[in-house]
Amino acid sequence: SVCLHCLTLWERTLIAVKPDGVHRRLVGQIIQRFEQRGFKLVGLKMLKVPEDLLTQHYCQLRSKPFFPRLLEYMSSGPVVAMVWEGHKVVQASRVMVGHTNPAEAQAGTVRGDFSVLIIYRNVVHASDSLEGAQREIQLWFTGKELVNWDCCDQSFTCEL
Ligand code: IDP
Repeated sequence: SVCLHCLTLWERTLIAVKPDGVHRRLVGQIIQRFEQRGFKLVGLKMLKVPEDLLTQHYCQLRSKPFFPRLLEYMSSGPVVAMVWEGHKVVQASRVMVGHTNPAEAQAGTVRGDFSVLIIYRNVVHASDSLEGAQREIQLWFTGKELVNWDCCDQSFTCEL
């Protein structure tokens, strides 16, 4: 959608707290980071992810040797899926989430602050591009589950 204040197009991205993040009670801290950065929550749900959704979500990784373990990991508990909206939210979220491999993730990132050495258990998912975000949001959420609303602080969090 468009910012009513500065008329810039807002991006949307899919952020998902993975099963290890939910089991480790990190959901609140992860939401807090996106709120305090100034992004707007437009969708939120908790689910045990069906296998067909997982295979579609990770279709580019289907041929990887770690794919079966990735599916097993992503099915090891519920996931909290969210859609966040804001200026350049796709790239900003990737930076906030940090390197795929927690061992290489910088301190200050979600993965760098909360995860250990096992590459696939990295707490959180963030879409990697605008096109990827659009594809993933359509996979994970119906149109009705996304909420269009104007946040009262938008004159402070937009460009003008
Ligand atoms: P991303 O989640 O940082 O975008 P992708 O390459 O899209 O990274 O990989 C998706 C997920 O698959 C990762 O978040 C991680 O959980 C898992 N994964 C990626 N690479 C490996 C690997 O080399 N070994 C085991 N798991 C991996």
